[in-house]
Amino acid sequence: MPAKKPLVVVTRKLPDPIETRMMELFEAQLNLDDRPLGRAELIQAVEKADVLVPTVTDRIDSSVLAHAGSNLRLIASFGAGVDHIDLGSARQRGITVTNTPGVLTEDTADMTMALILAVPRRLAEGERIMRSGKWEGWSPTWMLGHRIWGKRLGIVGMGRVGSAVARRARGFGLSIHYHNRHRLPETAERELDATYWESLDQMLAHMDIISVNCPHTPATYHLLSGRRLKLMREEAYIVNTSRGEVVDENSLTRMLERGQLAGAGLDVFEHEPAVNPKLLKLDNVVLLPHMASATLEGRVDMGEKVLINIKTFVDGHSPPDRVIGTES
Ligand code: 8YV
Repeated sequence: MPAKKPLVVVTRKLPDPIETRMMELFEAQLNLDDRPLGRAELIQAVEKADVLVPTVTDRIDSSVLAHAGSNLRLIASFGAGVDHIDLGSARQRGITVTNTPGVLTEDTADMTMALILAVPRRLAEGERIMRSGKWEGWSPTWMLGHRIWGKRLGIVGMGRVGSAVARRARGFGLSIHYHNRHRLPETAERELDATYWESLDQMLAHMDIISVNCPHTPATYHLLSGRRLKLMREEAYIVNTSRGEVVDENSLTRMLERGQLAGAGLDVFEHEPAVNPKLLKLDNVVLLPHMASATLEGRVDMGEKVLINIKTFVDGHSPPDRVIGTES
């Protein structure tokens, strides 16, 4: 008799080819209308699932995990960041957690670069003027932004995405600086032509543009605090495609309102999907709805990683993208 297929509960709608394969391989409970699950529904999901496939919009905290049935052995998250999952609780309960690293890198770096260009060059403002029908024609002194070429870019978090941003940014004539928990090997620094700053404070004080590319962990929560943001030059810009929680959004908003920073490009927010309403009123910010990794190709690659992680795990092997957990 064939072994019973594991019950895989998927919390959001995934690309069609991924859902089809999910149903072929496992007993899959899908979310075809893509309505985010409420807390009670999440609890029901962890009570019955053998494998849970959540996304960044599901808060899998210790109180949700307290309801996990003994059969829940794997959380195969659809996404690179795992800050929506209480990893300590999962570890205590012997639940393995996997993510989907690597396949979002280039898309996220592209969008970071798009924001690095869009904010100083006032791209969104120009577009809004066109749509408002208020364009009165060219003028030599109107809509002047600031040059990118020759400026200093400070990357906070030189992991996969940070390095991919550095490679692109060099092509735009930016000099590359970075702060990271660990200094990169000399060969990597040479390849990226990147200057290491041991002191984040010092780096912030000397850059024209800051790009936030580190994950959100307890150690990076408000890493860019009000105090640190104040170290930045008034002419500087900040771009964040990582997690809203890394930057103190209220302090940032206040500084942008007061002209203590030149502008910001934000794809992520501290209390998603809520956005500080004061940000919406500012012309010197470009706001995106957490879409830096949103390509069809990327989502399919992420889904394939989820499938491989689950299949490897249920076949009794260590899944390739294990964040925590023992082998099954
Ligand atoms: C994903 C992300 O879209 O993977 C991440 O960490 O932030 C996003 O770009 C999202 O997590 C999908 O769950």
